[in-house]
Amino acid sequence: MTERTLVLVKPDGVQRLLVGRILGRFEERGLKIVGLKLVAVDRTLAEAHYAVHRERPFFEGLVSFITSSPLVAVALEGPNAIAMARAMVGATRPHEAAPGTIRGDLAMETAQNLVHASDGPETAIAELALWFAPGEIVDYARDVDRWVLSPVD
Ligand code: FUP
Repeated sequence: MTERTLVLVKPDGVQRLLVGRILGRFEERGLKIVGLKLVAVDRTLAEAHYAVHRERPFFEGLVSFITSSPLVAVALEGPNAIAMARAMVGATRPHEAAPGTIRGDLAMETAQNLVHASDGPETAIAELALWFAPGEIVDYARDVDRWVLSPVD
């Protein structure tokens, strides 16, 4: 089933010059970029994004980290895009993230684990609406898809 999901290359990814490499992994896999922007996150957006963690002891640290420097928000589309992006990102705690995943290859600490990816269909819809205005998600055809996607869909 074709899905859309939100991925964030968080401030540590931007500061470590990893934006291109991280986005490249998703792009090379075949996921389609349908929205992309650099965002200087304010406290309101940070609190909305991490609302589920509001009562956790690490909440304040999360908000201050994600507002500390710009991040890159990307909307990705493809068959099973939500589970695919999660699998490519790897476990939350980098020492548990499998080699070959973004965190398993490039991250050391949970507090600076480089990427966020929506964790389910409802979250993906809510997070895409939070990070992108309707006109910022773009529908377009990709010629390469005849070599990437199943011809019988
Ligand atoms: P994930 O879905 O893998 O990004 O992880 P969560 O949504 O559970 O956590 C969101 C962010 O909170 C993580 F990226 C890092 C931070 N976090 C901590 O700092 N400590 C924790 O114990 C759990 C999460």
